[in-house]
Amino acid sequence: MKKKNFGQRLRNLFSRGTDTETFFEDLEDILIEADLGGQFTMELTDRLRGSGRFRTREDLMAALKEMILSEVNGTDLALDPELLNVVLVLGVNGVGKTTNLAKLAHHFRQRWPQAGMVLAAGDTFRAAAVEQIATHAERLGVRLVRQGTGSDPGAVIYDAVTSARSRGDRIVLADTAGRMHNRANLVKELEKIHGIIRKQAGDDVIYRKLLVLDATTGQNALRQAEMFHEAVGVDAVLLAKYDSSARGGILVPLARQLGLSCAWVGTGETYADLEPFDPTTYVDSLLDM
Ligand SMILES: Nc1nc2c(ncn2[C@@H]2O[C@H](COP(=O)(O)OP(=O)(O)O)[C@@H](O)[C@H]2O)c(=O)[nH]1
Ligand SMILES: [Mg+2]
Repeated sequence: MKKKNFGQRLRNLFSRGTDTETFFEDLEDILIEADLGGQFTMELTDRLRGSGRFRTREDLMAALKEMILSEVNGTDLALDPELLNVVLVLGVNGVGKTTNLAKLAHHFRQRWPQAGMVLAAGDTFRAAAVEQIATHAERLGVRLVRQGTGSDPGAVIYDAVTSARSRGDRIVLADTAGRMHNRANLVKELEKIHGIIRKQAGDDVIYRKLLVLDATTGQNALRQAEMFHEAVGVDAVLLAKYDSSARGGILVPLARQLGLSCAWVGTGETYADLEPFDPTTYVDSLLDM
């Protein structure tokens, strides 16, 4: 899918002139549709309304860029290949957890070739999910801990961490299902997994919860983040499918309302399509500058 162009829409707005009555309303619509959030949108347009210096498209783009940059922060999972690192990959069904977990495995293996790694097939909900991560593990040549479909994901992840410890592996990447019969079940399941890892993880373990969000889902992503953050606490966000969306503005309300920062951006379906989050690159891409 081709990226729908947020920057283009802004430019079109300008070609109609900035002194029309509907200019600010149209601008607000465009910003809201890019998922930047109502509050941010109002503040931005208020600021531009009050600014006598605002005349050209460049003024607006610069103000927009500056304001978004002042909102979003990059973060790093801050893993340490000298220690045992456990990354729990969270997110609702279909956002891109398993695919991006495989990309992370690929990335960490290149970055720390000496650090042993194991994947945990923590999505035990369907047979296809276990097979999917097994295929990645095989392709990447990374060890996988798995059990049968329907088994306890906490037990799978427990086994993975225990075996990593005994082998001296440094990285555990744990997949999860993100799909349950209802929200209460999902939260309960996550709390259980979280508890199991915490119990196992002493001072010598770096434990991170990485939330995968689908950039194309807009405000839903914000609600998902709220749920996961409330349930187990999220350390960083991986924004998946940013290649196929003009709606990546969601990072602004995520930062504002939940204090969450982005660590990674998924930009496609191959192992190489994963980039460490960089605020300037992100904003330039969002605004198509
Ligand atoms: N274009 C694009 N597709 C992605 C990206 N990440 C994942 N996908 C696709 O999204 C779909 C769901 O991914 P999957 O990893 O199975 O999601 P999960 O249910 O959260 O584990 C698959 O078809 C992936 O290839 C991305 O960054 N860009
Ligand atoms: Mg999956």
